[in-house]
Amino acid sequence: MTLMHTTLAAVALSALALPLAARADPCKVEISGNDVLQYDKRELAVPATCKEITVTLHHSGTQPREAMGHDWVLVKTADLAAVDQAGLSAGLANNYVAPGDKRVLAHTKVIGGGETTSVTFSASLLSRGGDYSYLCTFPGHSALMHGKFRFG
Ligand SMILES: [Cu+2]
Repeated sequence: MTLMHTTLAAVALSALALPLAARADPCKVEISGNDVLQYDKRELAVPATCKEITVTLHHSGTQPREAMGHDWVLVKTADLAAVDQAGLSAGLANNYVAPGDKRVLAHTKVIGGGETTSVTFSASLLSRGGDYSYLCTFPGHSALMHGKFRFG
């Protein structure tokens, strides 16, 4: 193959790769937590055209859920501290989310190192451009483990 043919093939390949990437579902997002109280993203964003949203949480560490568990809880930013506080008394058996807490818009369970979980929820709970945040409600984690959730 000549150099020109190789270049043309590379251009053709990258042109193919673009539509494939664009086909990834923008309503499905992923985030990881580690063993040192960090999410790997400070912000998640989904378009307001999504009807249903799926958030997948990975725990990239090795610590058990009892020691370094993480969850992903979506709230209005104004409710973050109160939801975190209510979750504290709910305990690990309730994934540190107070049962029936209406301020919780969506949440995963608490997972430990090496585990993955996800939550799928209706976007009808959200308003375009609203001020939303996510946090980890495991005791003591939210100060470091929180971020902005953008819808729209
Ligand atoms: Cu955590």
